[in-house]
Amino acid sequence: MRFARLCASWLAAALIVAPVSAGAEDGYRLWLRHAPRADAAQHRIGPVTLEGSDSPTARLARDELQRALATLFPGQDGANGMAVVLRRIPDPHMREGAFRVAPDRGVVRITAASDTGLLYGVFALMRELGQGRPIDTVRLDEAPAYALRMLNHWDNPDGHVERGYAGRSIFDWWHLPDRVDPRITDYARANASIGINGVVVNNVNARAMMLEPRYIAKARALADTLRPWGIRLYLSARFSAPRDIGGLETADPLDPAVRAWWKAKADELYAAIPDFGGFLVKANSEGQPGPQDYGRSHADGANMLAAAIGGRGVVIWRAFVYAAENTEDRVKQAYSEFQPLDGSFASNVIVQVKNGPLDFQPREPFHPLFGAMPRTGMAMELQITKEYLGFASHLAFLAPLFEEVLDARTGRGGTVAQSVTAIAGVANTGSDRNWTGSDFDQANWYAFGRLAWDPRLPSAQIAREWAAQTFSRNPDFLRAVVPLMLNSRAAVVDYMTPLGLAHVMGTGHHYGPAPWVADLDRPEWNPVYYHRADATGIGVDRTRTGTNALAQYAPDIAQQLAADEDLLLWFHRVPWDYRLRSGATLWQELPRRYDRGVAAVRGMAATWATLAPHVDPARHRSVADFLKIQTREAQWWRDASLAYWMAVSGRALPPGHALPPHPLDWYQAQRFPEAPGE
Ligand code: GCW
Repeated sequence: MRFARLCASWLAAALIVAPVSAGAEDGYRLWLRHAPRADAAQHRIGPVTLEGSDSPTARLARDELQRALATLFPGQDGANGMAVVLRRIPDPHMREGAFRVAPDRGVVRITAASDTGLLYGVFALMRELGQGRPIDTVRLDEAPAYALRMLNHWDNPDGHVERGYAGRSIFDWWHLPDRVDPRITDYARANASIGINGVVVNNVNARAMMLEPRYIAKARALADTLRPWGIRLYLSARFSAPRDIGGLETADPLDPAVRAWWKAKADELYAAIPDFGGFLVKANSEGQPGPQDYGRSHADGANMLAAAIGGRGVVIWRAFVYAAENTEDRVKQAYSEFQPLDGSFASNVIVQVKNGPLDFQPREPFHPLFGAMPRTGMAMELQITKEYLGFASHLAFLAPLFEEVLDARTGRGGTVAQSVTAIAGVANTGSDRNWTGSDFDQANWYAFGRLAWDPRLPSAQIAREWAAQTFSRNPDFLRAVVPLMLNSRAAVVDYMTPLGLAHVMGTGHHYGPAPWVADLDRPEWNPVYYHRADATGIGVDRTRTGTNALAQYAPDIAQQLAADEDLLLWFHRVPWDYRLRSGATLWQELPRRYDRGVAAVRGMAATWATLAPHVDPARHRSVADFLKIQTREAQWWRDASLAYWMAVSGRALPPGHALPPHPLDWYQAQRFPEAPGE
């Protein structure tokens, strides 16, 4: 008896030591901390058993739950409690990944028709328990909205992460395949916990080398590590690879030798990685090679690769294109180029479109291609890493941004969410101990996964789930932190790009304000291209009298967008004295918005200061430090922007607004060659 008790408590103790390092709160454990519940003594938890499958994935699911329960409900001996039964059942109606969780005569049953379904069911139960729900009240019946829920890493083989603000790449290509960093398992586990099932491990600005045999061996080792967690590996492919590494004269997609080269390459990949997901391609975009180099279309290029992959996977072809030689309004170019190709892509091609027509701005209208290519598989690309929203140093919870675009009606039958079959997010992970550079940026990774699983989830629910699991279940804490998170992105819009402004960030690195830049080679690289401010007014006329970008939207949606004052300067060019519906003039409203943004950040910092009792000192301090940076930088954004608008408009600030402390040329002289991520 004593011996048995000893064994049980030893077991429980062993189970507390999760695969991730225990110890101080340093953010490493993300939302998977499973902090012991205050009411643990009131619950009796029984054993976890697995039926109907013994695959590595099913066993992971069982072990995961055992460990989580031991941590959430410490000190239990596992006898006479509520048992949990994981059961794989043959059910042809259950979609891949779907699961049910339900209490049933003294046991909790997690049922699924696939092993990944069991795994997702386990993580879903843990999410509920992590928020403090009693185990016998959890009832869930879920299936993922999209079959493909993927992260795109812009990680280079040398370890640099393009637009990464969380350290170096987590993929240690140099030591692969001999050494797979144990961290990759924790990474896979975190992804599985939010339903992510595909990762593109290298930058879309791809090196052809990634397709050489020595790199395929490395990718294989990664794929083997990701596989038990239900995650398939994908590679970004450089379109000119047949020339770069294949010894061919051309990469023309209609050339038989080129086609044969890609077919052989795909076969080689599938021999090494039987569940290889496929290729992601950035072609004829920002200097990357592509089919147009040979007078061929995007469809010619994508279909050639799709034929090489065949029924084994997909080709994800990005629609992020704009060209220097093209004088058409940049935000119109992707639609102009891709929409006419609707219906000409192979069935295993997915066209991946950024959420907005420009480039991951704090706020943009949704991309007009959504809903406009009904005969093409479409994916939406969101940016989790905050290239244009203050890097990792600004607290900006992105679920409201994601939700805004997912919920937008296309006017062509349904919402943006309904118009796509896959979701991709540009990852924000790196080698930093807390994975994402700042603790609150973990919430954006989490929110991305949750929305890719269910695009109808409200941002508030996602914020609450994340904060409760990551920091504290205390209701006072949640009452304060959830609104803080929910309002944070709007604050960034206010102090960086109010009223539809866009792309006014510093050149290249996109750090800080630089709306005055006008001397870059390509017109659309210059911030002035996006606001065109002068003494007479500001904004871009995208109505019929201007570039008519509005016409790329369904007529009733175009009308709504044209009337949206939060997008005023995106779609219209107006005089500084333009009167808004509130009665204020634009020149009165602009400083109000900037000031509102700065005040909101000060408010966030003040609120966070009151939350110290609920958060461990290390993480509390770290968030507070970042909020200090954000407060200073929000003020800088406001001051520099207003100094510039005053200069171009020739106007004095309306009464009630503080003058920028420096003259315009002081702001213009700031240089940050060392800013991260470029
Ligand atoms: O947002 C821009 C970035 C580039 C990026 C490009 C793209 C990977 O500034 O760094 O390149 O978009 O999405 O292809």
